[in-house]
Amino acid sequence: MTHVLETGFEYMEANNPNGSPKVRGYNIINGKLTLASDGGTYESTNPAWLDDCLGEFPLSTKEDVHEALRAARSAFPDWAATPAPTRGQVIGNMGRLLMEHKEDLVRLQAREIGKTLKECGGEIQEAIDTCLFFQSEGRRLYGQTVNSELPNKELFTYRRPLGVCGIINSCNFPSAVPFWKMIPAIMCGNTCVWKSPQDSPLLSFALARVMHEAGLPDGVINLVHGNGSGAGQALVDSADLGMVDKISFTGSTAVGKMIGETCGRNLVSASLELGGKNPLVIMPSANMENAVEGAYWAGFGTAGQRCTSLGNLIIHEDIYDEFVERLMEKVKSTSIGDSMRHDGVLYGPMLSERYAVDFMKGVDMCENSGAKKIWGEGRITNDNKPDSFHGDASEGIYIWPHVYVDVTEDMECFHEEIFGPLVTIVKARDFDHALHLANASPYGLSSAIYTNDRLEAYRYKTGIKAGMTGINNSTTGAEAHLPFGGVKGSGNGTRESGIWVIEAYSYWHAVNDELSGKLQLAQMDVDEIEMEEADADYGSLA
Ligand code: UN1
Repeated sequence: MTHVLETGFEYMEANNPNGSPKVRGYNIINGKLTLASDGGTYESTNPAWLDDCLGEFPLSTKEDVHEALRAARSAFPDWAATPAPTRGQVIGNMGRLLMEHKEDLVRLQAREIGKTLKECGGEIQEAIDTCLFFQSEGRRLYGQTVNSELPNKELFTYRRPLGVCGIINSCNFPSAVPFWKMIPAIMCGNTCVWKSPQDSPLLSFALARVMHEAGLPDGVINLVHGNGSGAGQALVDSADLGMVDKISFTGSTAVGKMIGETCGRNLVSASLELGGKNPLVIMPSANMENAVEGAYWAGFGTAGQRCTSLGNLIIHEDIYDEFVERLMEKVKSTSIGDSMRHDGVLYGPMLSERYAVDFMKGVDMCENSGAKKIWGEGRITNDNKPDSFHGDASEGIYIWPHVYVDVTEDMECFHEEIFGPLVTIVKARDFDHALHLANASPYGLSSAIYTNDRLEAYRYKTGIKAGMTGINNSTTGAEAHLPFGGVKGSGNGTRESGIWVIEAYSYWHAVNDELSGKLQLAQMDVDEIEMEEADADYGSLA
């Protein structure tokens, strides 16, 4: 078996229309390139240009996942014993390598998932920011010294790693999100098995290779490709077998609940970052131009394929007509296409065909709910395309921007996340009604309000039940050093990013050191200080 750093990329015969190469992709287990144990493979294709095949990847089996878990288990003791500042150095090297290869990785990511070059640039930057943040966190990873209630005794707390972490992320943020998870995981001394997203295996492979180039010891991060029902399920089920100590998952609420159940019955730690139906409220005092721009970006940037994308746009009735009119001007002129071939597009294709199929179910849901469509015609084809679509629509998986109005709280489409370029608009009578509507969905991930009334902004941020809130900003665009995550149906309360994520990848170890040379019993051998009896009239002092 070849070590990942002993060789470059292995190219296969390809007849891609853009002349781009096709790669033989591998799992990376204990630093070695491996194929699926049963020889199964699948292809990764460019959703903006389906004839462009990026490569062939192992469709990993349960056995492959178990092998990766065993590799992570045997690498754990040495990695956990490596000083945290040294672990931080490796992470810093990863950040520097990402900077060096940023442009290439941005193009690779755009090619594999169709996200615009600009957004891919932002995302690789988020991965870099995460590395740079956690490089120095390796020099902290503080514990505490705590005073004992007994003399000649010391108390301490230490952060300890959990062990082997199973990492499952979605392909909409295929570089930032796995870095959000694995960088703090390894900084704390854990080892990982990374089930790469089915639709972004080449990028995952390139990123895992960069991690090894940075000086990561073999077995600390093991990469397995495959699908959710195969490799993903095997990774989660390994909790039943005692092979994993943590599962970190970003994806749908339905899958997250199943993972939470498996982890729960095994007392395995779970970080679950799930769906959102993120509300954005527009109040009459808002700066209209700014608010229109924010709502438009939140709804249609990334083709609406962020967990933080706008769901319900809640507009105060006094400005409703004006706002919708101004928003629709933008929506109708949305520039869509492959950003690798056309400049200035707002969004590209859906991440893959599966996402388009699911999205169209969301459109049906809006129709069946009785919401009124004011824009959007489903899939973009050469016979059915908006004016500012660029290129040949038959080449990729493109979707119109969709807007539904007259949405009310009793409709299913008010409550359910629709992952893609679709916004449901709700009219609010006043601030209290708007806040009520913003809280009425089963999710609580991101949220936002546009207002220039400081009291409204205050009441919104204190009254909303969500993990994240933007004031005069869109629902998306969290920074890499603030806690990211949700409440209600959006997760189990764990957080990614910043210092807060450390809680998710370490446990607190309390140590007491008895120096007195005798057994002193806590609570029982503690000196009791009695209060003195003394008379004084404190009331006479004032
Ligand atoms: C996601 O969609 O899973 O805040 C992550 C944002 C990005 C991360 C989104 N920084 O929109």
